[in-house]
Amino acid sequence: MKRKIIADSSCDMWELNGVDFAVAPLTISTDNKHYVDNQELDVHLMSEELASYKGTSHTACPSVGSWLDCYEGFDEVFVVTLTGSMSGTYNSAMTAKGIYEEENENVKVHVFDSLSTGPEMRLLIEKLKEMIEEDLPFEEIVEKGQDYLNHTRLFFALKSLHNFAMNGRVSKAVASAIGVLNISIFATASEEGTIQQISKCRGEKKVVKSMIEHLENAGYHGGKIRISHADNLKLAHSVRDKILELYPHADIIVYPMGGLCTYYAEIGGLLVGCEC
Ligand code: X90
Repeated sequence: MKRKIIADSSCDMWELNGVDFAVAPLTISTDNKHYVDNQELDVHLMSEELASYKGTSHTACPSVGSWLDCYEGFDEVFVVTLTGSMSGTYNSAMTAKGIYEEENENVKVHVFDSLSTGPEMRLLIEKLKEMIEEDLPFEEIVEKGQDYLNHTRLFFALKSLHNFAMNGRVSKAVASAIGVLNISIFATASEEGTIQQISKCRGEKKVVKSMIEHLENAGYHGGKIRISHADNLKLAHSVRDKILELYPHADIIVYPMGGLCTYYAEIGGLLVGCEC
């Protein structure tokens, strides 16, 4: 029996050792250029080009066909998508599931709506990998995976909501509240899978402080942490080091965002997923 884990590119990972794994890319577009969010994308160059681009840009979820290509040839497929409350990604993965299950007897697909993105997706993907390696039955993996999502959270700090506002994914009023030099919004993924602003932070020291406070309020006790950053290794390391000061055995990985998350989080942004 062949099993596979598939995620959309907002998970910011391209490889997963030991299991079959594939990533369905979202795209970022201007009127004259399309960026496919895969491992080959030069995220730095994309950010530079977009910063000097005068027109509007937008993003699009993976097509049904690109999900089907990933499902093809596998009996049991576990899919992890970014929040269905802000993107069509979950719906297109579900449409592909319907087609794949109808056309192939005895195949099973489960699509997890992470109601989140980035590092919280990564935590679930790693959990699914462990359960596949333990050879747990499909239904048990689905149930435990779904339950695991109730015990993970996403917190993030962004310096601008410009691209969210341009794409109508947050109100202009919320977006214009920041964009001021040195101010970040500190926010979390709500239970409904939307952006829930918690506070504004002046300066990165405040971001680190808020992050620790909110991780602990959420019930963090030294479990796994995944941190993705948009060209802000310094802030990512400050958060990591502070957590390690308090929880020396915490399993923490820091890594750069891919194209889609960088586009929305914008340069300087930080996403932190935790087990709690
Ligand atoms: O075109 C599309 O369908 C993509 C829309 C994506 C919208 C969300 C992207 C999130 C990227 C930024 C900060 C975290 C937001 C958390 C939301 C629950 C990362």
